[in-house]
Amino acid sequence: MTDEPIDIGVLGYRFMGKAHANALDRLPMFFEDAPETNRHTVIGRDEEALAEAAETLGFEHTATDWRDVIDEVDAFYNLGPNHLHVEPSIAALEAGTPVLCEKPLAPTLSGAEEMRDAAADADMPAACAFNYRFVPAIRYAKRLIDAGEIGEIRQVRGRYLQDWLSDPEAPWSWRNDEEMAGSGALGDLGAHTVDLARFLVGDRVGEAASVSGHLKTFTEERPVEGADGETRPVTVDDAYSAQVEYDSGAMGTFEASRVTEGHKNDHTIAVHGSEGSLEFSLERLNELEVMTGDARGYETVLVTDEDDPYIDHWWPPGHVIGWEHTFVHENYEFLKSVARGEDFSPSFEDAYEVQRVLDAVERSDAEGVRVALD
Ligand code: SOE
Repeated sequence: MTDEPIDIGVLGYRFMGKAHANALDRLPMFFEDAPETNRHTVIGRDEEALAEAAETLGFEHTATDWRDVIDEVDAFYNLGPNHLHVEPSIAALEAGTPVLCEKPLAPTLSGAEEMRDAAADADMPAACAFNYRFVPAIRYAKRLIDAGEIGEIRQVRGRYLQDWLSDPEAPWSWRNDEEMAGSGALGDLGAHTVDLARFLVGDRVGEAASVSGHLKTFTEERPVEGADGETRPVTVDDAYSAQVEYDSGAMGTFEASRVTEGHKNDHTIAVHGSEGSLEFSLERLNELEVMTGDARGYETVLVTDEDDPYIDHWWPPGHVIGWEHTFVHENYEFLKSVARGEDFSPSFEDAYEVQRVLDAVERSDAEGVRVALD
């Protein structure tokens, strides 16, 4: 394990840029064994905004071209829009620099495949930032599933509901564009759920064997912010639903939407086995609903005890943590992998498997048939 500070270059400085910079800030205070880091360069297009971001997020340098940075740093964080995931991430790996890339891995399956192959050739950490794997209650759920507490897995059900595009006048952004985003609610939100299901029960149920999917766009065009009367077409889904059959025969039922009134960030996943059930909701992220053994219903387990995953690093038992802590845990694990030169999970390979499911949902919707995966 190297003791040298890890120089980090970050592409993107808005929402995800802040989430990761905040995580880097928290690490030395709460995770004493985390590798030391140095916020080296923040990368973007707009020099004025970049200078401000460098100041606020604590980066030493700014750059307008990622090509100038990827071999100057020890880790490259790709937090840009989805259409910027493929080329810079592959170039960084080819330059010998470990990568942490935001989700979904790529706008298309072929892009994700190229990234997976580049990661296999590079033999260094190539991570996809599925941050919900690092929620203590999710890790706790996985422990129970792995210990056989809920028996043989029969069903996994997940939904991710938001409302920020419910208003047809909500402005157009890259997230509404197929070229830049790949897909809408499916890739942005569904990728998280499909990954969580894979994380929780993948060892037991295998990969998706067949998929049936449905996509819907409710608002076909949206106003361009600041351009009076101008609109742009929405070329991605506002909502999706899918049914998955896993190798074991277990069923997956998934949906996501960015137009669901009354739901802000409702990511809920439930796993039902032959001997019990578990349910997690992001809106109550310190809790896990557990039903095992002879219990006649669910018990709410508060996952904030010292021996719960990651909790010993934070506050005394019962002092809850939040959404931003998932990024701290994720950065902790990723940076340890970088320092030790070890693999990281979720990897590009994991994220490629998720992308196969997303792609199958789209194909199923387009062709009106159930799609078999090899
Ligand atoms: C979309 O609104 C979004 O910010 C996603 O891009 C994130 O991945 C999710 O965690 C929260 O919602």
